[in-house]
Amino acid sequence: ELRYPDRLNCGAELLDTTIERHGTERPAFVHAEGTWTYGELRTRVDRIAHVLTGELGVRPGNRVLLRGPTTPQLAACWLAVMKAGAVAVTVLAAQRPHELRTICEIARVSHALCDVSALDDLTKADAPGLRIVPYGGASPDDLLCRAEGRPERFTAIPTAADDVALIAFTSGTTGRPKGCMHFHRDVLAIADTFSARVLRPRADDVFAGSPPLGFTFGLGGLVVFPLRAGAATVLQQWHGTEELLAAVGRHRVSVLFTAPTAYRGILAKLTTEGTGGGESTDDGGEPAYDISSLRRCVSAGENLPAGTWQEWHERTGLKLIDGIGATEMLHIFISAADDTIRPGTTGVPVPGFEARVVEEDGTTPVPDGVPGLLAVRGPVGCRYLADERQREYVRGGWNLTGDTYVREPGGYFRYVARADDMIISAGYNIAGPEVEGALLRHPDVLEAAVVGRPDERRGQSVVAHVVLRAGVTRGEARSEELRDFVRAELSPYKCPREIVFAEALPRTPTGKLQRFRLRAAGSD
Ligand code: 3SK
Repeated sequence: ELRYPDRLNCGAELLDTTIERHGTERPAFVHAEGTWTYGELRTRVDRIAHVLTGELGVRPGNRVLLRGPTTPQLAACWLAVMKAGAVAVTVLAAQRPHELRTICEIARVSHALCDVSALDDLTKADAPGLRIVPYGGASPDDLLCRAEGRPERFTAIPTAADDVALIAFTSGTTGRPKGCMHFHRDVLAIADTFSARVLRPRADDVFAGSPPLGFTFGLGGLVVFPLRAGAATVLQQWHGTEELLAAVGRHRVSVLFTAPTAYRGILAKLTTEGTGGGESTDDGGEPAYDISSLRRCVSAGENLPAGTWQEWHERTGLKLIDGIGATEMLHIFISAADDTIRPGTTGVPVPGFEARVVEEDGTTPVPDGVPGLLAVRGPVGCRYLADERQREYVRGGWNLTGDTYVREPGGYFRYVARADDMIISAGYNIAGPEVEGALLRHPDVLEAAVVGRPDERRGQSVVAHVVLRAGVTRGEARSEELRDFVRAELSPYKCPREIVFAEALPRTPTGKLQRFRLRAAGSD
């Protein structure tokens, strides 16, 4: 059981306590222009905290919005907000003015720290009473310019372990954004459960990955976990898979956080252009990418098909650590690593969490092997800020994540679909991800999304939206070939009645597939 003192400041724990354990000289943040040691990072954070609590008048409990691309400066601002005892409201760079205005309204945001490159939409949001403080520019008003010359040390505000530290917004696929409140102890709990018990990072690790810091998958994986372990993290905004892959070699990245789509993208690149570790390109030249430093690779954000897991294993020798997380739960709560992995399942509850599968009523457990709603509880849970939907998400102390799962004998949890993504066709229940997994096993398929389309005779019919690999031709014959392929892999009733070829699939800014868009497109 996790035990934290009543007075706990997660920013101080991640920085000052880590420095007590590992010293000031180890690398903390790596970026395009160099490295900040832990000592340098603390000085920067503490100076920003002085500006926040001094001339900007930020008081404990004030809500401070953070907006910007992934940079060491953004992470330093987040840590300063933590140490100042204020509440960080994290948003994505992709969020538009009306969404930002709603978020500011819901969370009653008083200040916003915003990268100069992301000011436009925030200014347009015109949120009443919001004080916007830019960072990363050259003006004397810039937060980081103001911070120069401030005292090098700031004593963290002695927040309570269950003071709110973070309000993370989730828009879901539709609807009014929901703010999920997480306490100071929650921020440490994700590091002390999933990270410490499953990932098991070392102080000499170098982390990198694609999820933005405005998504708790990224905040945990790229800031909280490395800092808790005294490790280094590469903080940069990646423009595509190639840049991320090149950085793995350049910075000797050992721990990678990204989503299944990106792992498939990396595999496609490695197949065409080669890896390090002894292989060479077709023309006999140097391998294009060196990924020999990788030792832990985490996949979350979406279902990881067994085929992707296998291919990654065959290509790299590494076992992908799959996990399911949620903004409501802050981070990953079911996962497995190393020899405990059972490919095709997400894994078992992370130590400290419990999970079960229940009926539609949200409380009655179903037997092993029977699909139902995933329910989970543990040291971290959902606390929506002023939102009625809290009642639907948490029932009897269990968090209902909105996923359909099966618990297999032996306690492994196998993903079926998002609960509202089940397709019911001619009386059959069909899980889109199962059909997607079959399509992805076809060598010409890069991405697939399977949805139900209203159908007079069957209720719904199965439609697959497919992105083919570069250079593969589309057409009726290809469509038939893919349908035959699925029929050979799965029961015929699961076979898509139609295949729609696409250039790309619609995704949320956090990379989740927007099936509702495909369903809407299909009913035109
Ligand atoms: O929403 C998710 O998929 C997620 C996954 C891992 C960690 C955190 C989150 C929010």
